[in-house]
Amino acid sequence: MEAYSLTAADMRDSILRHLAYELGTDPGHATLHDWRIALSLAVRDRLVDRWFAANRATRAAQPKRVYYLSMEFLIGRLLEDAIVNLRLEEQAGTALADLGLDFDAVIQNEPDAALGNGGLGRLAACFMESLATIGCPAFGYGIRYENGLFRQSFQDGRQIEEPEDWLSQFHAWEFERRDVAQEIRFGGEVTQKDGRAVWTGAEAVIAAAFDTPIIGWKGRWANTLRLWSAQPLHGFDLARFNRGEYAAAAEPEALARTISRVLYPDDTTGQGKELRLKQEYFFTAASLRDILRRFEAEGGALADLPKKAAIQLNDTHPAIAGPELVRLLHDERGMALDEAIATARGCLSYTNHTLMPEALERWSEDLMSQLLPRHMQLIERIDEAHAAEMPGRRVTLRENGEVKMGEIAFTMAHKVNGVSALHTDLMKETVFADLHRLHPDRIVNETNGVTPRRWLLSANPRLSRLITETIGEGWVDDLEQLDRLEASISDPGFLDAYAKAKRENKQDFAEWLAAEQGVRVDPEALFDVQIKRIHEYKRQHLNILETVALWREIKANPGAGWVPRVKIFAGKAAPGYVFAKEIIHLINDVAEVLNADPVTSPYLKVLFLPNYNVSLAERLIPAADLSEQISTAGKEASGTGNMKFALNGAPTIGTLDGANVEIRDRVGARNFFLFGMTAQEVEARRAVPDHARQAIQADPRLGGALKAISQGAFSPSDKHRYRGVVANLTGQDYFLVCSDFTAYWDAQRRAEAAFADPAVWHRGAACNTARAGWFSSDRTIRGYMTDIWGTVPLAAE
Ligand code: GLG
Repeated sequence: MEAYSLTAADMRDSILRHLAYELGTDPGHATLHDWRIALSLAVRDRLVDRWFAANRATRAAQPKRVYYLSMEFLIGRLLEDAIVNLRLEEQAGTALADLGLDFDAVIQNEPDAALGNGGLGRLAACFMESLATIGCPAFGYGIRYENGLFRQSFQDGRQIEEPEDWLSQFHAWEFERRDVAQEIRFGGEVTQKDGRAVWTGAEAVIAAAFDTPIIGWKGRWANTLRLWSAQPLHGFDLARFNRGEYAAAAEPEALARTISRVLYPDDTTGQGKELRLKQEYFFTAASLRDILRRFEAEGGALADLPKKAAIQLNDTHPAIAGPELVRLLHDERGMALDEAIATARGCLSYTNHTLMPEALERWSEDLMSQLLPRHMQLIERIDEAHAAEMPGRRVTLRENGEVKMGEIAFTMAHKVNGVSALHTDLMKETVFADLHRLHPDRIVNETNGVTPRRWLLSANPRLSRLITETIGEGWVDDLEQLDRLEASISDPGFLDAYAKAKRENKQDFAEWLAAEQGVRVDPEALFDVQIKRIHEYKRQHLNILETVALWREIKANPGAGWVPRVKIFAGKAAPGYVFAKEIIHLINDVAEVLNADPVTSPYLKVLFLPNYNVSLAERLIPAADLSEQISTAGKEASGTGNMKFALNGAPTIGTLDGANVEIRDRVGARNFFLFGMTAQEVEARRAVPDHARQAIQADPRLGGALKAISQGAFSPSDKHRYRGVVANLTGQDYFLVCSDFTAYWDAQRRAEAAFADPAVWHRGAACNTARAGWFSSDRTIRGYMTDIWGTVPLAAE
């Protein structure tokens, strides 16, 4: 049965049935949580039918499959996704209303599955949804972290981290698969037997599989996200227990579980932690075994593996897949080493997400030899084989006693991709310049994208309705159809409706702010939004400096006709990243002073919303007017938030960095507030010895803002609190905050002037929506399918 031929009455019956027979609760006593689980199970029933249909089609056709290996899948809430993609909104809405429940309240009751840090993890989640929408048979493989990204709150303006325990509630979307559990070993030694290397790992854990179905648009196809959970090989030590050593008896279990206990709260600096390497090997090894098991069950000859498996490495985190696959083919299945390397390379491809040198993982050879002794040997052999392929032109995989995971991923992949045009060019010129010279056809570009189902259709129902009324529904899985809106942009009726949708979104947001955070904002003000991880290269401090400078100007001249503005920040700082945490503290301190200023606060407010996550982004982006994408050029590989804002009609104020470049090319220079140095100019500027001082001298606004901060205007109880921040900015200023300040200030004034003229503003906003259709992750996935994977879509029955 088609999911959407279901009636609201069927849906209601199904909800009640699950409430009674799964949850054992009668309607009179059910909590919101119980209703949400009952609804999830009712929706899941429909989803499972479609999932089986897709799986049957795949088993029958035995096509090449895509395997997406990622340490992070930032999937957020799943219930609404499933309802929307199965087209069950009406039935679910009516059924819940019949039961006296509010649809939104039930949806919002679901905790966010925060199994990722930021862009990299969210990209993986968008890709899973697009793969399912397109009908490309695929598996996502990752780790089922017990604790996702930490929960953030503020105490006296400082970030506090608390564990996020999303699994403490029943998770309705997963199925444990006991039949496919794998044993994963670490440590031990390598011996020789009959001319073959035999690795006997000393320590072993079980990788238990948990499957979540991922459903595509209209339920046409569904794939599986398989997450591994670490469990002990032997439950607990009964002998020790009987001796009264209770803690010791439980030790093996605790040890094993640490592997899938927490998500590392950092995606831009390498973590020199043994546990991190264990996590990486754990999920990569389990996934590769699973892939080979499936391949062998279909009876293929090993040399044909690349015809059946496209294995994508999301960043270097699963880069150990190269040596591990060689080991599985060579040591365990007897394939000749050269052939094993070539076969593995035929399957593997690697996506690079950052040029920041500190984020390209390196592991000490000592640690690698101790944890994965056979892999260390194989890395040496791969290194030699690679050198033999390219006589006289050596790029080593090891340096200064460390193994370079970026180089290993590159060497073992048949394709390597960057995530925006600029980033891919810079990859060729910088981090992988030598390898690119050796393999000029290996690097390709696949500019990131976002799924329109979640980031427009679900997140922004008002705008979606207007779009569908204007051009029909085809845009939902063919986002470039948005260009048909172009004809309506000059129609005042359309622009009015467009403006109305934005206004109502802003009103909703203002109401939510008042109710949830106790803050009042004027929905007519310019909502200026910067939401993303806190990092120096993303330059939240540039934004807050401009805010302070603006505050000073308004104070000096309150009657000058200022455009009311609300600066909204949200984002987490890695717990160990001290400077980023000081930036958070500074923004909160500035907010406290500015929001209490009777003269300026009607024109300028500052908010830092705690605990930024996918759900908050879904709420905030449709209500935004201006999208802050102000990284130092050359540092942000792509960005994907920038795409979500553009689609939802918030023009960018930004630098020529990452995908901003392509966004501006498409939406038009008039509809993008460009400022700042280019990546090349950044390099040149950095070479000027006192660039920061020069910039400060040239712009009294900047000097004044820095002075106010350093004199304690925002930290009266501790005047020197921001001495470090100010010293950084006036000294080395590596990210060139000062040098870009004046250009940023000017761009902000241009944005304000445009905003003051609603006709001009809404036209610009609508141009962003109409021209951002290319940034669908469906387009990105099609690119991977043709350029990298060589796979084609299948249809379910
Ligand atoms: C990275 C980059 C972002 C990029 C994302 C997805 O920093 O610029 O958009 O991956 O490719 N670590 C990240 O979030």
